[in-house]
Amino acid sequence: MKGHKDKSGIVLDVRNLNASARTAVLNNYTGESGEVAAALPGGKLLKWVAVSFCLVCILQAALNISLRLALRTDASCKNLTEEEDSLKKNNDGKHHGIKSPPASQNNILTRERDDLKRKLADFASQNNILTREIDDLKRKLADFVSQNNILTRERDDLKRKLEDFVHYAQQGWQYFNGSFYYISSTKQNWQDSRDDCLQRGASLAIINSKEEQKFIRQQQETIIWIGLTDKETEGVWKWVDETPLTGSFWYSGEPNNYRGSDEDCVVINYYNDENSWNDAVCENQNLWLCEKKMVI
Ligand code: MAN
Ligand code: CA
Repeated sequence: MKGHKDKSGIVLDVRNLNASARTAVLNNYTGESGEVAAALPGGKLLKWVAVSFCLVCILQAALNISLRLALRTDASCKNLTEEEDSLKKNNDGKHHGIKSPPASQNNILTRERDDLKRKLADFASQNNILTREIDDLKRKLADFVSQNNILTRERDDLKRKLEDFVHYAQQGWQYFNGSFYYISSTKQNWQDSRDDCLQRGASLAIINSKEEQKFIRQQQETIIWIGLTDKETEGVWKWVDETPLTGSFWYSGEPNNYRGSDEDCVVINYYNDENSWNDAVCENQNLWLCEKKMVI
């Protein structure tokens, strides 16, 4: 190439210059590589035009980029606003429950709620009634249990009495007005007679009434010991159950501690008479009369 570039890269053609001009140019504008730089006034203008053109191009490019960015930002903002509105709506829906139901749906729900309230009140009322009934039944059951216990005890008592009846009747005892009576077939002193009755679950006879006195006399055929004594204190007569003597059936002249003897035990001696008792010496040998009280 015949042209020369200056430091800015502008190429100058020096072929058509005359010799002096070419020399001047080459002397004054030759670069390090020997190329000729733009040394003419027209070249300077061209350089400026080129530079300006480049600047314009750069500005244009920058403007384009800015506009594009601006448009994109505007679109993005629009999208974002729409998304925000959408999110707000959704958010409101979440905060206040799913969409507000229509009025008819609301009425149905209100009726159902009221129905459930009434049913709950009915259940509560019914529950109270049942609770009272349960309490009543519990009380009745407790009464029945108590009554049952009483009846069971009474039944057991009657069973025992029946067994006793059978037992004493089978042993030859005679029943009269709440007691069984037994007259021995052998003779003993008063204390041994008393002990024998105790072993039979009974005691020597204790006479409390005319009727009893009469019944006993009708049973006996000879003298018998009864359960009366003044062994503890002379003259103070007591029954074997520790009760004091109230009514008595002494024979005429008795008790007499006959001729100074120590007569501390009582026999029915004169059994043909109502007043038939006699005090006798306790070591005498006699039949004896046991009595077993048995109130039905
Ligand atoms: C006997 C005994 C006495 C009684 C007299 C009555 O001697 O039975 O206890 O008092 O007869 O005569
Ligand atoms: Ca006597």
